Amino acid sequence: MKIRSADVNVTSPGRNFVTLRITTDDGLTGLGDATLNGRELAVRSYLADHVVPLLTGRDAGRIEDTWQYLYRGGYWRRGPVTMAAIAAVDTALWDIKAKAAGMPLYQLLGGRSRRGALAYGHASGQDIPELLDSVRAHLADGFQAVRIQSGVPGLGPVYGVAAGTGSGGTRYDYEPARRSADGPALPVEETWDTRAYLRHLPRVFDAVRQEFGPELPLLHDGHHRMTPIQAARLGRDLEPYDLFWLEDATPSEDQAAWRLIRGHTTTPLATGEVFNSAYDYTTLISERLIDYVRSAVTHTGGITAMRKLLDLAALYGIKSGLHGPTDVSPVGMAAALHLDLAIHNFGIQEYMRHDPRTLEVFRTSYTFQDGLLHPGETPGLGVELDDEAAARFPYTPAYLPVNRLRDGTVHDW
Ligand code: KDG
Ligand code: MG
Repeated sequence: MKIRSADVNVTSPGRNFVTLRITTDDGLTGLGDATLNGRELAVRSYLADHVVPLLTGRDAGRIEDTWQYLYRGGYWRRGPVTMAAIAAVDTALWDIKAKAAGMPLYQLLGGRSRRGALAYGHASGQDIPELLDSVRAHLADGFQAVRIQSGVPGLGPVYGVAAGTGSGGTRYDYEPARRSADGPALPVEETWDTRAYLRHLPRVFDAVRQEFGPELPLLHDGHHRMTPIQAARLGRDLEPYDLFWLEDATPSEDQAAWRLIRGHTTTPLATGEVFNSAYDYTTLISERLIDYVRSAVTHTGGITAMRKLLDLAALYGIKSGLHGPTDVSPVGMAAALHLDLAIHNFGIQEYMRHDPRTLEVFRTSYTFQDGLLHPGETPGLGVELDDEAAARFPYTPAYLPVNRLRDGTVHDW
């Protein structure tokens, strides 16, 4: 079975997505997600100009060989653009292989290890009453684990807090990328104050535990904003509230910094959504400095590379918590779900529900029931791209916000 063609689709049904479709000479098609939030056209060009021309005529069944050909053969290895492009090819080839076998992909990854993947949703509020409403709404929707993000007194909009999530507000999740359709195509600038946040967050968790009791798994994303010693303090201050995890407590590329955090707190730690290679994790995993691997299949070289990364983590007792924001397309989400079902060291799966327009373009077979996600039994990944629907939503420039401290200094967002 040879690759006959490959094409790159860019569409914007509520937000931008980049999708690779590979077609074989016997008419099978496979999809791969290559969406890189705010840098979509760079990946489109990498794929269309430099990868698609290399694919035609290759054996579609040689997934490992194609991965190595693109990674080593490109000479310039790693980086989010390269690894998103390789991920898209890899995922599309796994989709094709599973369709050819007539099996859902998880069967080729070893079969299921569980009934479904425990998912966490994004509860948020500008203030504590609104957050409590949002947690209630998530529980009513069936979530059995929730991430808690809150506004900070004295600050304007901050990461992770959806506009109007409270009662009567929209039920859809937070979407940080500002589209040119909603205003100038420039990043929104937000203001940040870490000390105000550190004072406020334990109060937030206290209120949530008082309202919902000790059982509900609660998560929080620090979104790279703290210094290591600030993160250590927050982890310690949150210990009474028994978090499932504290995510991205400090900028993760400084792997050694996590030694300091780990040395001060027993709050479980997760990181890796901005990583794109297992090499980004070598200190974190080998020294057991984290508890959960947070990468996306989409940004980390696809199913082939993610499986290796998760197997490495398993050797050290570290579990998965794969990235599942709305900027991972339903194709990338399905890829994560097949892995979630198959691996032994599954931890939890992030589930930010996509906008209904996104689900008009991407027809999915995955299900969410009783708090668990399941990839479905359709052969392959179980996602198809509706080209006509996609064409109704042309690419719209969009950027993530930029953060500044009160004095104007640029800070991690
Ligand atoms: O594109 C950036 C988002 O994917 C990121 O801000 C979401 O931190 C995130 C999360 O944990 O989902
Ligand atoms: Mg995050």
